[in-house]
Amino acid sequence: MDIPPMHPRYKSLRERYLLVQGLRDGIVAEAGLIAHGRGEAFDYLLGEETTPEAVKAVKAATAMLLLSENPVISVNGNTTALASKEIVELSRILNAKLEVNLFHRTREREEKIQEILLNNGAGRVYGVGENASEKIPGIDSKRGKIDPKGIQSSDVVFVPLEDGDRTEALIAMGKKVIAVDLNPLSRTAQKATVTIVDNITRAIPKLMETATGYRETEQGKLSEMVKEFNNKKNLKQIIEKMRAGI
Ligand code: PTJ
Repeated sequence: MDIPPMHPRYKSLRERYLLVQGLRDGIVAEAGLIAHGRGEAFDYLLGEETTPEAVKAVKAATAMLLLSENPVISVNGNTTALASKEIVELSRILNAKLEVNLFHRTREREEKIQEILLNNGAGRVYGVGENASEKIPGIDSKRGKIDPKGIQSSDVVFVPLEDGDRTEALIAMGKKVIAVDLNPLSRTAQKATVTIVDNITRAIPKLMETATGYRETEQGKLSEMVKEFNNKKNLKQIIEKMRAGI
């Protein structure tokens, strides 16, 4: 990428570059570029900064993930292009499994994403090939394919960056869902247990920092933090901020 770091839109241009490169490398789906454009528009409305509401959601999400017995991080093409190193590091801090879950699922993309995660230090990657042998009830798309040793047996699923019917279906399976979505109006954002309305390039490092800080926090305190968090209220406040132009 030949954009100088001093360029006022450097961060945004770098993210676009990573996605275009990810598309060329067969990691990002074509629709991933469109999804990113939608995200950018919402990020603009947030002032491209992590809001206090997002920080609140990150704290509740971290507490929930630390309390979880079997947390799984669901990884798609955009997440891999934008934050593969960070997502592997987060899984290590949280002791969470990594599972490839794609809407535009092909064996080639699954394997390429698996390879990138392994190259970044992941111990094992779930949901690749025949390992995604189970289905989320009610989801007919390929996004419904899950690994019995991964998402199917999890209690908390972390879904950065997607919009669809999967969140609702996972909740119907009895799981808690943590979403990262810049669009607070999306179905995923509205249905998740905890929604972090922030760019994943900011949200993942914030989760890493918070999880490291909470490692010694006692379980009772973490449970209180989860109980006190009100996702609907938090989303309402973010939507109001966006309407008011922050
Ligand atoms: O890799 P695949 O095959 O699983 O496909 C991934 C995409 C993203 C193409 C697929 O899940 C999809 O079509 O997603 P949607 O329905 O376009 O939803 C993507 C959501 O993510 C939208 O609500 C965007 O606003 C949001 N979004 C986009 N970029 C970011 C983001 N949220 C956080 N950080 C971003 N960088």
